[in-house]
Parts: sequence; C-alpha cells; structure tokens
Amino acid sequence: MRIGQHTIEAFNEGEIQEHQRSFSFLKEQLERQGFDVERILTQLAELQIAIPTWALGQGGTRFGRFSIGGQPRNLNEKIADIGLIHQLTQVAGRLSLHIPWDIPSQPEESKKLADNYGLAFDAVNSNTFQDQSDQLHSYKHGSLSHVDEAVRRQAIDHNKEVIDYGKMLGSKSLTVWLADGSNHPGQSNLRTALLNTLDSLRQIYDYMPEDWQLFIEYKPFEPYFYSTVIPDWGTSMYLANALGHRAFTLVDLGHHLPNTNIEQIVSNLITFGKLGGFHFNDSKYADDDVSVGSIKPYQLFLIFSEIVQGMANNIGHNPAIAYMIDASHNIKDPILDLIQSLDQIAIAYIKASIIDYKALNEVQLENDSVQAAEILNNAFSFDVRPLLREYRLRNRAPLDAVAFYRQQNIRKLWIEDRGSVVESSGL
Ligand SMILES: [Mn+2]
Repeated sequence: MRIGQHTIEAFNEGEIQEHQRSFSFLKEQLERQGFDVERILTQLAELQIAIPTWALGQGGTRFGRFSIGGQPRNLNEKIADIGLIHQLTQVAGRLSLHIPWDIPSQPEESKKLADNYGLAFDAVNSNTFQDQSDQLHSYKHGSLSHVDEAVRRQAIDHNKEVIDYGKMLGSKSLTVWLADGSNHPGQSNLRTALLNTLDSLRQIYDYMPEDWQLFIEYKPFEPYFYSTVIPDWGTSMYLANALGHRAFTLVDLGHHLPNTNIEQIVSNLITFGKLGGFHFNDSKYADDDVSVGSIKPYQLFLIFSEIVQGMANNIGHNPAIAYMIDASHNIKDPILDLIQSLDQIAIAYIKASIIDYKALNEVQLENDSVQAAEILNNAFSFDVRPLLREYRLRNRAPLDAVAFYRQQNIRKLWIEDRGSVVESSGL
C-alpha cells in the first residue's frame, strides 16, 4: 500500500503552522547552544532501522495469539506493510528476513517490490530453535552445539541455505541466534558444546561470500534455564575473534540479566571494533520484548550516546551498525507498535546528538560528576519531537505517523483486502 502524496499533504496542512512555530523555537535554542540542526537532520536519514518480517503477524501474549485481522499473508504483503511503515516514518528503510518462516518463492519479484518501496534487505536470520516438519533430525538437544555430528551438519546446512536465499535478495549479513543450551546441571558438557559451536560457526563463516558479515547474538537464559551456549557478549566476542574480521557480536537489548550496564557493553564492543548488530526492544522483568523506550528511555539515550561518541572517534574501525527492532507488539496493532518504537529510537538518537561531548570530556577530566549529569540531563530534557517532525515533513511523510495511520483507518482497509481471520508466519 502506498499512500497518495496529496493525502499526506492534506493531513499535514492542519498541523503545519503549529509545527513551524515549535521547530523554529527548538532550532533557535539548539543553535544558541552550538548544535548544528541541519547536520542532525542529515544524520537522521542515515539511521535506518530494519523491520523483521515476523513482526507483522497477529499478536497476543507469550502463551496465546489474538488476531486483529488484515495481517500480511505472504512475504510480498509483509514487504508492503514495511513499505508503508517506511513511507510514514522515513527511518525503516531495511527489512530482515527469517528462514524458514519467510522463504522467498520469487526472490526477483520480492527484491523488485522492496526496491519500489525504497527498502533494502538487511541481515537474514536462521532458525535452529524449532523443528520443521520436513527435517530429518530434531533440535530438541541443540543444533550447532549438538553432540551428534549429523545434527550439527543439518544445522550448518540450514545456515548455508539461509545465506543462499540472502544472496538472491541482496543481503550482506547473517544473524545467528543460537538457542542451544541445557535445562539441567550435568545435562550438557559445557566445554564440548562451546567447541562444537565454534567448529560449526567456522563452517558457516567460511561459506559466506567475501563481502558478508556474520552477527553472533547472545542470551543468558531462555529458552533453556540452566545454561545457554552463548550466554554473554564475552563469549560472543571470543567466537567472533576466533572466526575472523567478518564476524561480530550482536547486542539485543532484552538479552541481559536485570540492570546490566548495556551502554558499557556497547562502548566496549565499538572500542574493539566488534559491534555488528543491535536489536531494539525494552524489558521490565526479562526478555519481555515490550515496545522500545516504553520502560527505560534513559538507558536507550545512554546507549545512543555511546554509539554517537564511539562512531565519531572510531579507533576500533567498527563497521556501520545493523539496527533492527526485535520486539513483540503483544496486543497492539503491529504497525502502530513499530511506528511508536521507531519514534522512540529516533528521539533517543536525536537527544544523544545534542549532548555537548566537548564539555562532557572536559568535566570528566576534572572529575566533576555533578556537571557531567547537568550536561546529560540538558540533552535528555529537550523535547526534540519538532526536529523529528521536520525530518518527516522534508521527506514528504506525515508529521505524526501514529495519528495519520489511525485517522486513515488503515487497518480497516487491510481487513477489507486480506480478511479478518488471517494466519501469518512467525512466532
Ligand atoms: Mn534479537
């Protein structure tokens, strides 16, 4: 679905005067503090977040699904949903595919369709945490780490197949989230599981084209509750280092124990040049997958502050970070939840861009922690939404994407088109 430009312009018409007043006030304030507003607007265009194709299906709780109707029924309809999200927000110019939930049956057509929406294919994701009906060996006791070489071989071959699909679509990276682990002490030989995993990953790494990157995601617990084979960033980075210069760690916000200092992990990885991917969500209790910025917006701001500083002074030659939303919309309309998440990401990024880093470095040298807090709070306390709206306006998007989607009643249009009871592949 593509929204006609006149519809967006008509929507913006009613808000434009109020917007112009608040934007020029913000611009003046920021420029007085020495910030280059035009530069921030340009940088915002480079912040493109991948939307995973599994994020658009029916939502629910972790135990049940409740259809809202009109969900995309196949890959091309998912591309259309993501195209709409990008048209409305201008910060979702990537999509991330999950195999086997979304096997491209006509890759050329899907690629062309994505291209028409201004979308590029980001990392492809493999799945060895579920058994598929047509597979020979079960992953009940692991995949890349399994004690049986035949099971490991099957999991390696699956990852190679995912790379092949990615090549057809123009992807340049593979994300491996390895769900292997154990539920009971003594169940698994921890050393053997790790070494088997390294050996399996090496075969996948060697299969990747020269210009591809491998992202290794970690998680301390879940789905297994005693051990996971790649529980933390240290293990992930060890594996990435052992594999070579095209392997990186992937940080998922929800994959940490409570109160972990994630911004420091981000800072360390960028310093070592090993932060490849970043998955956004938020959490209150564990890996709750709730909307980005809904629980800990200050943490998100601090993470972006490390990214902005680290990438501006990139001593470790860290590559451009592949961003993706990896959350569950639960009972919300998935498109609205994704738009809200994108808004929060953009807002945190803008706020991190208006930290006076020069002054911060100076007060750090003076050990002046009070002034350091003043500098951070000054940036965080700004209402930077007018800047985001200005970015949208200049890129012919609605000033307020959530309000626009609701006013246009787009979900209703999709229910008319696709039906009210729809099955969508994914979790
Ligand atoms: Mn993730």
